Amino acid sequence: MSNKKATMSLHKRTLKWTQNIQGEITFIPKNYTCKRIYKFISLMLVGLLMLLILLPNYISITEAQRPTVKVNWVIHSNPTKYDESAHSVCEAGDYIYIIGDQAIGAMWYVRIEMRLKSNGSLVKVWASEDYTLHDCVIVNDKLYVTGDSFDILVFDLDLNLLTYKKRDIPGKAMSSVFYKNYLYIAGWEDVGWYGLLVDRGWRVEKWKIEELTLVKEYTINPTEVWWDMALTVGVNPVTEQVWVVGYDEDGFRIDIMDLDLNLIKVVRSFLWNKSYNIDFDEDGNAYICGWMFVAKFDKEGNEVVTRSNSHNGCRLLYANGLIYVGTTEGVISSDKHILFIYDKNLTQLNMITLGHYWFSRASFIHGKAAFDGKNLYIAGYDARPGDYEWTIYSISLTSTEDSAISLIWWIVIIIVATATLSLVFLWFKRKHKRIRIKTKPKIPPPPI
Ligand SMILES: [Ca+2]
Ligand SMILES: [Ca+2]
Repeated sequence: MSNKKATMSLHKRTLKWTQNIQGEITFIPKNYTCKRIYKFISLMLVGLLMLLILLPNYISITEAQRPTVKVNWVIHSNPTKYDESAHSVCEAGDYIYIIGDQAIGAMWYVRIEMRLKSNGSLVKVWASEDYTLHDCVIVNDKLYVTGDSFDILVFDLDLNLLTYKKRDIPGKAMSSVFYKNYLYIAGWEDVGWYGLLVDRGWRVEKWKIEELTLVKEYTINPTEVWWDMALTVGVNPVTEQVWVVGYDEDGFRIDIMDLDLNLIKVVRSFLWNKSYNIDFDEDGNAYICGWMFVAKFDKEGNEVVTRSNSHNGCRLLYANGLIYVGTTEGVISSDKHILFIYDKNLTQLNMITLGHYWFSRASFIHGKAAFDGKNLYIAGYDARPGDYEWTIYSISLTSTEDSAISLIWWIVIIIVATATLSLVFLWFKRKHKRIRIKTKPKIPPPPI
């Protein structure tokens, strides 16, 4: 083979060439595939570095928007063949205490169940035909239960009755909350009769918890011959003010008071009348759920956001920067218990179906949920054909610590991936350099 032919053969194997209109020839290394890989790795590295920079924000948003929620267990309690429902849950140590009704015919009376948090198994029952009770708080290893006649029943945590504070008020305590040595109780009472019509007004009480002595009362009757009712009470931990939510003839109202029950302001809204739960975040914003709504108010009482829903009864709890609302939704010929998760702007982040019964009408009546920092305990009822029964859920909620661990792991993975790709990149760059040297033509290109 001649030198010219050998040179052309070498060029054809190692080089591509192009010719311009002046007849000049440009040779290009044939291993251009290496350049593509080089570009790809470079882009991957830039992408990974950008992801690493943006990751803290990205993960926090992702974790907040997709919180991990898991139903640990569901218990159905059906004490009689009649219609009965559960109201509030309180928790302490290894146990939860569920305040609810059991029935004899059309008469309801109180039933308190003590259950294990771990699996929901029944430990003890306390029942009495003398009361119906709605709400509870646990303070200093004592369970305070309130309801009919504004009576207060105090139990130890083995569910033995210690004290029975009889009041005989013609009304009902709907909600109670503990704050700094005092128990605040809100509800309604009959304040008079107009012929056959009864008139009702608000009653709010402040009790010193150790001695169980009444410190202050707040009673109002905003509308004559009208059922004015206070339905739920909470204490704003930022402003240290008592918020009582209820209604009068003009509809929804919140009475904001100081800790000694002196009225500061009345907040009005076009929300539906029935409210069930109130809770506050660390900035003093209030979240209220009620008949077909969830609403946010700032600490001054200004309405910030309202969401309308199709549900009625509900439970609301603020935890780990999120608002959890237990309620019900119609799902193929049934009403099932549902847990909605909202961010602080009440944007819905998730919805989990809790109930599993078909042909059942699930609901919540007045009462509240309990949260022990890890699990949410929530109780309502299922109206099954011909028979109602309690339904109690334990639901695990992702904590902020879990999110932090997840974030650290993601950062480690990204750093390792970036380092690996960088090594591949350096190795490939060196190899590419060698190839370029190797394929450099040693003789001038042939004339055309
Ligand atoms: Ca039943
Ligand atoms: Ca009235």
